Amino acid sequence: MGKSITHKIIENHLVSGEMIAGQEIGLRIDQTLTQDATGTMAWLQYEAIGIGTVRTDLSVSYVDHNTLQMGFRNPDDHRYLRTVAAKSGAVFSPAGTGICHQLHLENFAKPGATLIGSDSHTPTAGGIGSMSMGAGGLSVALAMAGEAYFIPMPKVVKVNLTGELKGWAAGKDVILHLLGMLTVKGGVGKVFEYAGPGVASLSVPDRATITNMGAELGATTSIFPSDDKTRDFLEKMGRGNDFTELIADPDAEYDEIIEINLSELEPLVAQPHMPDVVCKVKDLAGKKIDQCAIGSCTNSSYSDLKNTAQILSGKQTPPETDLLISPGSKQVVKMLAREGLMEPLLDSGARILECTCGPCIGMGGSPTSAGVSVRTFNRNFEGRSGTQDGQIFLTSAQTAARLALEGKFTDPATWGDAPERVELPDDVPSIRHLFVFPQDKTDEVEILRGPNIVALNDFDSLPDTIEAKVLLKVGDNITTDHILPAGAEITALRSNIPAISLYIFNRVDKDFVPRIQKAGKGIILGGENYGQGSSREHAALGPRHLGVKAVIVKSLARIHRANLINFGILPLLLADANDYDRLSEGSNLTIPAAALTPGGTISISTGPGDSFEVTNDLTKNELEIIQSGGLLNAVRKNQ
Ligand code: MIC
Ligand code: SF4
Repeated sequence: MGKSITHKIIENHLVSGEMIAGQEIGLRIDQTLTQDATGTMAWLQYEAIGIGTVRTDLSVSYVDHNTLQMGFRNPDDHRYLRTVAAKSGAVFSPAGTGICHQLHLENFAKPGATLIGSDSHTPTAGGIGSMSMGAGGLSVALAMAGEAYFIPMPKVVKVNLTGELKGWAAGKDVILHLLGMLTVKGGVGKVFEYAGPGVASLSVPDRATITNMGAELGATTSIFPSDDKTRDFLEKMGRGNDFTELIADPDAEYDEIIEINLSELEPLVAQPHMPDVVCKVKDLAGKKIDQCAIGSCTNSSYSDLKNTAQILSGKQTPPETDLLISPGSKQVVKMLAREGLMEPLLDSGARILECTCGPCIGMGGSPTSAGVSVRTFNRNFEGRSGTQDGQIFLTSAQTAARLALEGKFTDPATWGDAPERVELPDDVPSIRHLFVFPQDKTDEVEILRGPNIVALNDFDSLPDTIEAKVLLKVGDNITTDHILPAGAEITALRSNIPAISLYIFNRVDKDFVPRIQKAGKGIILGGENYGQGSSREHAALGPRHLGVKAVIVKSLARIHRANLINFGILPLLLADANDYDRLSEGSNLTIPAAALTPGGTISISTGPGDSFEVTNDLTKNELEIIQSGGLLNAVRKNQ
């Protein structure tokens, strides 16, 4: 029987488990990436494991999320990351060099390699056939220490592409189309593998946009074949040697098949406040736009910004519409500058920002009150932009640039000819000298910290019985942005768990923190797909620090589930979803934790004569981790 690309890569990296969907498998990890907002914790954990230099082929530490440097916290974090990378044999990418996923795609990702990153959009590298997954910082720390990465063996979905993108339709519209079809939980437990005759027509940046935003489906990852387009991309990046061909066998078997005819796609838009609330751009015609933002790891490539410059050339945005552009890397800026394409951007009235995540994670660039902002990003969760009632719409770069000129949504049929699809020039300028590559004498490096960098405290092991109240009841699709908001003020505290914990569920219920501080412990009750979105492990570490013992939900998102386990919080699943309605904030629960078995059911008492049942999907290994009080304790115990 033929094999999919996913099966081929997994088979090559399998260190434990069987390749049966849903069963736990352990994978050898070739490459890792971290970014500053999750990286300080990951590196502190790596230090706590104490193994010297990294045991991967390559580990890169990027600084791209928070570069505002308002006070000492942020620059101290960057200095810590630079010095700990030097000490540990990792590559360091200084602030402003570019967005981790764009830089990794351009400079380091390899077809056929495994990559995990402490960022949910790590699957961007799937655009060139790398099996790349988002993970919690601790999982990345362990991979850097040479440990396997454990995931449930995913199902593989073949996305069969036929036809060719036409007119204003872009790679972004492929993934928006899928999101509209499958929703933000449609990809949980699955890898989306792209195949079919339409693949050859998509450029690497388009492919990377699609795999990047596969994260919003909740997917384990997304992957494209490594073909002639990949070879061309890598050669132009000066990395022809990193190319290997990787295609699925003609008779490969898949768990599901989805058909998309690229020729039928038209410009799409995700509406507030979820990436799956998708409609056609033309359906919103007439709606005024206050802001457009082009950039983020989804759409900040040379081709996105070249098309943007072509669309804006000789024109100016209306004064009511603010246009922000954050290029994905200095390489992109160099190419634009060389071709005279910075000038039309500047002349259009656009504000050129640093090559970082910027407005995508609420680091400035917030829209006005209730302002309509059209962004080329991947997430439009409520409040994430920094403006709680901001109305965030997600589109391709071409659509956002065109709409920035109009100042309102219009029908793409009125836009005239679309700009030509961009090819990379033959002589792409390198920025490799900007990375700090590790030197031999790591012993001599001193790791520099600052007062905001607080080492993790130890966590207790799981008690036999948990008696605690439900202290918060939330609905479906709760994101990690709900649990721990982004933005400049809070993100500056990512290296300081006691301080950042005070913001847990801050935007959902301001009284949650005082309530749990008073009670000393508590339980969260949630609906479907709890913890979707960002990989930030602070959304598990913070609750754990405050005393959250268990989350009881209808279903969980993959990375957050792993983070809960890593930090010893019980992820329990309601056996009967109707019990969700019976339970409320204040319900007193007694959980017989000692009776837990992998996949088993236990009965939770809510008072004399009243109880409900919960199950779990924990493996034996995962349950032991929780019983030890978290993965660091478990690893130390086994050392
Ligand atoms: C995001 O897009 O939400 C982030 C910010 O990149 C996160 C990581 C983080 O919270 O630091 C992610 O996607 O994992
Ligand atoms: Fe950065 Fe936004 Fe991409 Fe997250 S989604 S890595 S914040 S650009």
